[in-house]
Amino acid sequence: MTAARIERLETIIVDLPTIRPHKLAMHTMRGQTLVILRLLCSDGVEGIGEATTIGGLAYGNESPESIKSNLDSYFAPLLVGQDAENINAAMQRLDKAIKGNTFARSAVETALLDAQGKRLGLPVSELLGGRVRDALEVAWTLASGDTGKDIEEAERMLEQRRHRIFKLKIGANALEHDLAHVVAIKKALGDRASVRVDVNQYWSESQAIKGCQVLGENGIDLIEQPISRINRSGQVRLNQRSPAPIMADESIESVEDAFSLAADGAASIFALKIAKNGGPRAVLRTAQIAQAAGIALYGGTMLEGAVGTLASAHAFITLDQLQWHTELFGPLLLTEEIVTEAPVYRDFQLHVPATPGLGLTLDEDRLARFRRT
Ligand code: MUC
Ligand code: MG
Repeated sequence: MTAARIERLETIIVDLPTIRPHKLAMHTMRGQTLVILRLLCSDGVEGIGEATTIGGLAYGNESPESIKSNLDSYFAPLLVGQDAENINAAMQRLDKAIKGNTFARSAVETALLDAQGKRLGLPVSELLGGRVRDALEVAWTLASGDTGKDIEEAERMLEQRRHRIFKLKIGANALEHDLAHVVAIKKALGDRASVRVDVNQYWSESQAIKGCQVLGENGIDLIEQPISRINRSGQVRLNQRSPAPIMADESIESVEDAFSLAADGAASIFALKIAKNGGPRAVLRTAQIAQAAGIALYGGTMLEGAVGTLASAHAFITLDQLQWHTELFGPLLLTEEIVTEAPVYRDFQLHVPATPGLGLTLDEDRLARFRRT
């Protein structure tokens, strides 16, 4: 029997509405744009992948448009005709010819895994060595920009048993204003919830010294990326003095970044994101670096839709320890789905399908409705 070959790659930009504006330090999202990859193989099997970022070029080095263009112009010619069943060989071929572009790379690795899983009748988690759990606890981000609204939203989530971990996006306002906002939310929720913040690199080191102190003293459990990824020595100093643990997010743009952060002692928690490492297998390499260095793990998101979210989840459920749980809530921020069965969220957890591949089917009508033409 000859191995299945990769026949064609199709990339689709999809623009979806969100339930409310999502206010981050660098950008307010009023919708979300996904890049969906369909990888068609000679045996008739199709693998699906997703490469999604936040706010065009506001967050990372790749935009939806550049991801699509690079997949079409550079990735596809390298992949067409290659063995679809040898994921190592296909990804190594890309490694030799393409620098960076971890978002696009992640979509390809995901689609290859999905196709191979469907072919072999195995969930992606089993291709990654086997799941050690079936569900993941999921945090929710409070980012309406209004303290009262955020508290109401958190109360609703607790009542519905959907989330009991909340991440607050801060950094856009004056320091005192942001600190008061976070402390008020923590006071209202008390021990019923874990409250964390994400500054998205917006503090200077001097602001962070004060911010981390106040937040740590007020029961905030975790501080994500307080200062610029470029200020490595500042991150090391903060990691030593902050009373609340520091998590690296933007600092990790590759598996190699994870290694150097670990070597420098620049964070005690890593946010794992498939898009920023180059796929579900690549993110597990970062997880292994963290584990070897005694760094705790958190399952991060680029606010992907169902495809990217489940691709992340299949990787994360293979991990022995995920001490800080996950934020795989992307699909819950969208008002529309482009898959036939939406991911299942229940009892504070995302339940990961055990059907072949990612366990998803694209809904052709919805895809046609929301694709950018
Ligand atoms: C980030 O920086 O972590 C994840 C959740 C959210 O609300 O924004 C993202 C990006
Ligand atoms: Mg972050």
